[in-house]
Amino acid sequence: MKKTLRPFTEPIYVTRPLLPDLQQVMEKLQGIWDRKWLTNWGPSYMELEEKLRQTLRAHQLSLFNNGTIALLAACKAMKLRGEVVTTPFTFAATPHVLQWCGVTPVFADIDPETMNLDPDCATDVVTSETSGVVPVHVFGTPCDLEGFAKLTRERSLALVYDAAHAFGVEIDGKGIGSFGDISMFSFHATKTFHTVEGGALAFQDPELVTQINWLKNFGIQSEEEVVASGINGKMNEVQAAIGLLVLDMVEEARNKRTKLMETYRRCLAGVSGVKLPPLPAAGVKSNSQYCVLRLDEAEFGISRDIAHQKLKEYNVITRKYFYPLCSNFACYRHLPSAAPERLPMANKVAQQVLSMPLYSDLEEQDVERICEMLLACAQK
Ligand code: T4K
Repeated sequence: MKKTLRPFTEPIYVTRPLLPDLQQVMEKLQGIWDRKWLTNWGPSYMELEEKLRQTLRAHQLSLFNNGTIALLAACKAMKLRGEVVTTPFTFAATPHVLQWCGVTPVFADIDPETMNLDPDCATDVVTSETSGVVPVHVFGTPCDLEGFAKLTRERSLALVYDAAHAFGVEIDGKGIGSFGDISMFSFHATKTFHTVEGGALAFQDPELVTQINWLKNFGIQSEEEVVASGINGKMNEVQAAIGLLVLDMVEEARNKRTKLMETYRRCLAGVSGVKLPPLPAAGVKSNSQYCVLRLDEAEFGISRDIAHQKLKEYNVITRKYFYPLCSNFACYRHLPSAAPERLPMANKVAQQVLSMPLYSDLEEQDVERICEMLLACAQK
């Protein structure tokens, strides 16, 4: 006989932020108050920038007030114009940034396994108007780095990676931010590492440092010289101080998340109609940022939407990352590249994905219970 599953007493969200000890936060704030230096290249900012440069194994790193503004600055620094190829299977920020740069996003289809932009599909939509490619390391899974390097080299295109989900991901000991021209990381509260809101650009070319610093500070070169139409992209001292404290916790949190991910894999292994997240490829150090399942209605017995709804009855609040597809947003669906028949994989995957709760305050038994609940939804 099946045991009755009691709902959680408190909502279990898809994620919860990593919170440093409040006393330590107060000590950091005291330092900021004493110095009366709140933003614009303060000491906490400088310390965090250098520590993250090392942690992410980046040649150059530049902190920002959030990931979206960082991506905007990256696109400006690479002088993107005309058309830029990107994925429809991403958060709204990716195509929005292109649009804000005056660039037309051109959507191309995704690889059904990694859920990342497929370089062959991207190649098919490159035209004489294309100035760059913006792939996303979706859920922290690295894109086909060689495929995009080849495409952008052969066609002389800029390559800007949206690495919002990929904090701490490494390939054969190289930081994920070492690939392409520039990579953007998000440090939003929902990310493994966060600064409440925040982001960074990682890049190789030292000549970009000045350009990026101008772009995030109104284009100000000196007291009497403004040389670029920059924006305010600066991270402030409070954000940076929180980041310094969160950084000390991040490795332990990653290990915990990896264990919880293994629990999901163990509990759902072999369940018909449930596809587990792709296993990290050889040489890849994953960050276990998201646990996104794919539910095949015909095999699992219920649709993703029904599972999402029924889990709420157990107080488990999952998310449909990334549904709807960006190409189906009201602001993009008029684009020729957004036609669903041109993006069959992305449209199929978007119907199946369900992002499950994954954060370091969860316990193994919680994950076991969530899996039982998911199976109970489908009466398995
Ligand atoms: N590119 C990609 C591929 C991205 O995924 C993102 C952001 C960006 C670019 C832009 O980077 P940022 O400018 O954000 O740095 C969340 C995040 O707000 C967003 O940063 C993230 N991607 C996206 C995938 O997820 P929502 O609208 O789903 O967030 P929200 O507020 O519903 O939060 C999700 C859950 O997290 C809540 O149900 C509960 C929990 N939560 C959230 C917050 C904010 C907390 O427990 N505490 C909190 O403070 O977008």
